[in-house]
Amino acid sequence: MVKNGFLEKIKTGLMKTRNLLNTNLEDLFAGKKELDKKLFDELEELLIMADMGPQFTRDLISDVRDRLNRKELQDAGQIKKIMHDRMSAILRQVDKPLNIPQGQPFVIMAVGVNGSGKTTTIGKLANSLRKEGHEVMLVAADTFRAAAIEQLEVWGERVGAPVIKQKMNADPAAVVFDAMGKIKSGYCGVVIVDTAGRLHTRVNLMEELKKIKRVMGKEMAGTPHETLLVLDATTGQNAVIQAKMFKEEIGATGIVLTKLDGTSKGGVVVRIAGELSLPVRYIGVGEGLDDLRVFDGNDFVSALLD
Ligand SMILES: Nc1nc2c(ncn2[C@@H]2O[C@H](COP(=O)(O)OP(=O)(O)OP(=O)(O)O)[C@@H](O)[C@H]2O)c(=O)[nH]1
Ligand SMILES: [Mg+2]
Repeated sequence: MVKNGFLEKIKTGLMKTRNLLNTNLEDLFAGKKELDKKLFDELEELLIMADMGPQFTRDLISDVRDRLNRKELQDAGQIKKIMHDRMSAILRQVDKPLNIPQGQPFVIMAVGVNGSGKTTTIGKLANSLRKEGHEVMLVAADTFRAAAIEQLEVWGERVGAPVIKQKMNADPAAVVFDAMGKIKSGYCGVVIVDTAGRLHTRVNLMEELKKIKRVMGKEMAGTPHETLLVLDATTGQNAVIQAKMFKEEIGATGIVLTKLDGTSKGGVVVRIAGELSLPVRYIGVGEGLDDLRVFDGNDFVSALLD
């Protein structure tokens, strides 16, 4: 996926968070030469609203206070620069794009709670991989939710990728077993596995995902190459809790943050980066085929603040 045009597109996508931060920061600082307590309180509220999280907010404010005590700050506008630098430093650590080799099997398993955007992300990802010349095969391992298989098939048709499937309520591990069989008999493309977001209970879901992984690993050592956790950015704090759960229980190796176009909580990326140190691979900025972007930490900060 090319990074060109990333900035403009995500600026539009991140408009709500961008407006929240920029407009309010400007209002906050407009005409204020004095860095008083009220301004600190307002700044804190703003950062919490953008879902930057308590840690980032506390650290930023104490940094600003220290600099103020050392008489390093002349006016409030400098705070924006400090914020910029701090966000960049955090996001740089998780800015590790997924490197998908050409001409050899590469298995990606998408996981995440229901409605987070797994299937849509898979469609968008398949589309950009096809454009880059990869063979792509989709695997319908969400056999639980009605119409989940059909939904994946629609994406498969749109992007020109075959879909491996069985009937609804089939064992998802068996569907994955079929897909692994294709690899064993010589398939050399990217295999993307769609999984359920909800079963009867959370424990059932986690056990099912673990079983799928076990079956994969048994069929071909080292798979899945990527366990991609799909998180809905609009859920803010909940996305952080889910990230912890899927990292610990399923061993997620990378993150996609979706729906950044519809939220003023774009700061949640900073929060997840700071608290989880899991690579952020992609961000979703819309429902269309081309609305997935490779995550770039510097561009992300620029899109929010510059
Ligand atoms: N605005 C916006 N909507 C998105 C984005 N990604 C996904 N969606 C929408 O979110 C809704 C849920 O997406 P799905 O891809 O079906 O989510 P899922 O995780 O597969 O859901 P389950 O299969 O029920 O577990 C759909 O209406 C998508 O169009 C995004 O980046 N931006
Ligand atoms: Mg789905």
